[in-house]
Amino acid sequence: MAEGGLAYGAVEDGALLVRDGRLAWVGPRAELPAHDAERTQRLGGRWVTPGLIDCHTHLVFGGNRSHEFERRLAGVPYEQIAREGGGIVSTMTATRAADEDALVASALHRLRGLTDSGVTTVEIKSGYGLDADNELKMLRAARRVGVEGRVRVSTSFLGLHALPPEHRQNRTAYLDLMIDQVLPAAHAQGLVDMVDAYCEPIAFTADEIARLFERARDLGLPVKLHADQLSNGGGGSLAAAHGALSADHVEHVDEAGVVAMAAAGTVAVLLPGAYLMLRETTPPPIDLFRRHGVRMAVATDCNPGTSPVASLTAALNLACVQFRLTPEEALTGATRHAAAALGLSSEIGTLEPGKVADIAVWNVERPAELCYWLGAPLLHQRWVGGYPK
Ligand code: DI6
Ligand code: FE
Repeated sequence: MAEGGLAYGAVEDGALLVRDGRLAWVGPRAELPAHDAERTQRLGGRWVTPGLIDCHTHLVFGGNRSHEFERRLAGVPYEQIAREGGGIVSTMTATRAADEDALVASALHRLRGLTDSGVTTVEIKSGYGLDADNELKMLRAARRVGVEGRVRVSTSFLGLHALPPEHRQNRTAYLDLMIDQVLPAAHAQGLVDMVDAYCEPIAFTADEIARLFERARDLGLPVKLHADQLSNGGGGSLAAAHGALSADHVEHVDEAGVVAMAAAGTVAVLLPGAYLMLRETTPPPIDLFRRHGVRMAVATDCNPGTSPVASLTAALNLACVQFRLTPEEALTGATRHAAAALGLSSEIGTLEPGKVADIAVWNVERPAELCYWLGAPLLHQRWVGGYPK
């Protein structure tokens, strides 16, 4: 609730002034100050929101895993497929085989689903290359998606996503490679905005990730974490201890972890597409997040294994239906709190003077419709940096 007591902080019969790509004024049309706008665009009484922010995706990858989808439907668990050399490693093989242009092309194709659902900023992780050349290739492809896809992109280095087969006998050498060489090289090339890791028994331990996060701190990079998705591994507390922007998934985080996240200001990023696809039965502790004041974001986790979801409004629906978020919480989770999960609160996420003019214009009668429909086309127009895209 905000101005005028309307839910969603809504302004009825509002207007926006845009100058140099940023919002110069936002408020009721009746109070619009005198201005010398070169261009006026009427939005026909439609609802306007901040451009949506998908703050957790693996949009760049080779191939797909529909064959594993079929096996999982037949009852084989995700962890078993991963242990047998499928899962992330099968996408690694396809990603290494694809050249950079092919990675950009397939990511741009999936990006259309996101932008058609109102997305103006997307986070993209590496983590399917798992060696120096291929991690760098993925990050370069992610940067190109931002330029060629008319969307803002934030990148996360996810070298600690899975142990590649060539390092199965030598874990330490892999950690040395990623932490001491690949991350600093990617950072030096301007390819990294944040550092992420996958904290699970099938992936990396808290101690290994702590070493990565110390390097990130030395490089001045913010961190985030895939935490407590399949089991409670203390991921929420680990993320908080390192001042992480976000801890993502968090189905199994315990109350101590939630308290630590609240104290550190770590955002809980909810990924209801992965929850659906894995037929999980333990939802994240929404009431604990509410009680302790942990901000909740919602994202697609778009990835070929556990969340082939390419619509952020679909993820909002799933967060409401599966996790019982209110539509207002879900929408805040794809705007204001998603911006916080990327460390971009001063630039995007709300319609306030000074922020960049990234907006979504919708063909809906009430904002709750953005969470109510599952797969319906709702977007009228998307603006990035003050321009319709
Ligand atoms: N995000 C991830 O990185 C892992 N699960 C998730 O939700 C694994 C993704 C994959 O299987 O490719
Ligand atoms: Fe993920």
